[in-house]
Amino acid sequence: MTYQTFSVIDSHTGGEPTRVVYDGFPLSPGASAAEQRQHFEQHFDHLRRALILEPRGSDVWVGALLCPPQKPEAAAGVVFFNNAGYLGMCGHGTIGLMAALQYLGRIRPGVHLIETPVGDVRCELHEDGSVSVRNVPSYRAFRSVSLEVEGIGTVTGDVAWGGNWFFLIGNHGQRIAADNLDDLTGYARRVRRALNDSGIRGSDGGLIDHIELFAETDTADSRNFVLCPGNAYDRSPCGTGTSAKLACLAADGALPPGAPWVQESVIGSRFSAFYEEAGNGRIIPTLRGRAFIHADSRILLDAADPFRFGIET
Ligand code: PYC
Repeated sequence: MTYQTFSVIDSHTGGEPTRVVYDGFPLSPGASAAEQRQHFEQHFDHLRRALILEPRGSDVWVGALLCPPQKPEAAAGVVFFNNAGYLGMCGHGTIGLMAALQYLGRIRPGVHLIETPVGDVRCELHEDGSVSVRNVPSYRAFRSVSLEVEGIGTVTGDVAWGGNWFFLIGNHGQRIAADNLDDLTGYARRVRRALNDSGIRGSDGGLIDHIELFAETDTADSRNFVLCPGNAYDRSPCGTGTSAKLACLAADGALPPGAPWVQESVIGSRFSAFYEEAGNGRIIPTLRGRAFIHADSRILLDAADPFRFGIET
């Protein structure tokens, strides 16, 4: 039997899983994280499917391909990917990556630089195992964008960048609760389709592939539901989504720099966050959360297995 093998560390951050692939992947030597992502996408997309889709994964997983960094002072480079394609940044995934690097004995508590395809992020591994991620500059690109959504009517939201593009909706009439996931997913999918159909994009022309709904809650500053690219929802409060939210709060003058913000997910997990001003309407968000390692394993692809590259649905 011939197997292609990959070494992986699996973790979850606030319920959202991350699969760090640290050995076995055909990396492009000397490439930056952005080039590594392009190389992955162009030549090895079948391995993304193999590592993330059923029967070895599911729509919920986010993969984190560990790459050698380019800067000598950086701890690692990373390319994030999921069932639908590739992510720019991933907050919960970076926390999972830091936990995996500690588990592998590659880092100790302290500050570490991680290179991503959309910029460097400075992460601090705290003594208690939690991780602070100082994210890429984030901003609100468009305020109060209205669009007609089939079966719903007019929906209004903000378009913001937090390392991925988000459409953030406060006034949606939905109940953000773990027993209402089908309705939330259906609503967010319709909004995403309408955004696509009407050609509404991020300010750099990027696809708005994350939809984020907010509600008030007694247990945090806000509760969210985030539909990720594909049809899975984020079990965590979504690091890049929390960054996009902070960018909108900053743009509205609703939260001063340095003030604490607690974002809760639809399943009740939490990130704490704050931001620094970065000028030009941009902010630098920092979010803090904790990942737990739950598997240290090897993924095997049997050359005879008809589903070795995943089940596409
Ligand atoms: O935490 O940034 C995040 C994220 C993006 C998609 C899933 N989680």
